[in-house]
Amino acid sequence: MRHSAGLRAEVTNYGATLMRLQFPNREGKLQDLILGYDDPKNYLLPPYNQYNYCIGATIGRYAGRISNGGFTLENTFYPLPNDNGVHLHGGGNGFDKQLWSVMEKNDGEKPFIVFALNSPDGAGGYPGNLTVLAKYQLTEDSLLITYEAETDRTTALNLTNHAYFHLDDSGSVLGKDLFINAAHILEVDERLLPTGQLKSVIATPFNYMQSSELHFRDHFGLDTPFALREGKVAASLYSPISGIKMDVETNQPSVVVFTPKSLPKLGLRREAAYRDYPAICFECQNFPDAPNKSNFPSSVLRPGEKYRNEIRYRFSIK
Ligand code: FUC
Repeated sequence: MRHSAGLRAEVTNYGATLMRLQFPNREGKLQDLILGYDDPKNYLLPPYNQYNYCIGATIGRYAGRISNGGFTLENTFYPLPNDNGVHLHGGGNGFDKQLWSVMEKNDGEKPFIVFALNSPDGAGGYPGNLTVLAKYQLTEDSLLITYEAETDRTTALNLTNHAYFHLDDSGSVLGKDLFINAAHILEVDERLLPTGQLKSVIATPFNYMQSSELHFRDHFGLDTPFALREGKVAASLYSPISGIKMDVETNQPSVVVFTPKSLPKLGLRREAAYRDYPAICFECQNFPDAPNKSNFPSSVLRPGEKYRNEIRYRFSIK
């Protein structure tokens, strides 16, 4: 998909995955913004399919971790595939590994594509026949991702996109400026499961309320759910190298920020150039483990209701 103003996206129906995103840098040259493959076949083959990095993929039925080996809904316990009690990103056969169909597509002035998936009752352990739409839409300065879903039985749902951003060719997100509109993180235990408590970011390495340079001198990167404050922009990333700034906007209550120190050899585009912390994910979503935490925003979807998650990645030059 191409917008006349310069934003370009490539997607595949495998996992409703964002393969490539490009925007003109301050010199007007098209800059790759995310990790990915040039050829969609790579997502189906080793080494990619031997790991679970969900690079650019749509995550469901539940983004993030669920504790307790499952969850209870309307007095029924739904066991979920888990590793030592922890279920992650919908399990090993999640939405990122499904072949979606192309429902609608427009290559004109306002380019968009809509992928559809029917997830049958019991898929991945979750109740309800679920119909899901994932729409990727380009505007002059933004990629807008919209997820919609409906169910015929009460279920738990939390979708997100798992793109890994870098914004320039330096091979690392270190040295970029990060802003996160969050005064609290969700406290997590050693398995990265939320404890149910919110923790202030003040005087911690998680305080990005003022845009500041990413360095990770105080810890080993982020794999952290941030509770978003009111405000238009949930998070921003700026590369002084390309001059590209990305603002993340969402209707979701949290953003899970993930900066792996390194990735295994996956044969991704320009992989030889990767250094420590090659990219950063902004996973806009409901709180992880909400099905087991009554004080978290509800992730329950009932028949007759419509789930809607909007994520906008907005680009500008600074
Ligand atoms: C993020 C993290 C996980 C995981 C995955 C690929 O959502 O929370 O730790 O490694 O992405």
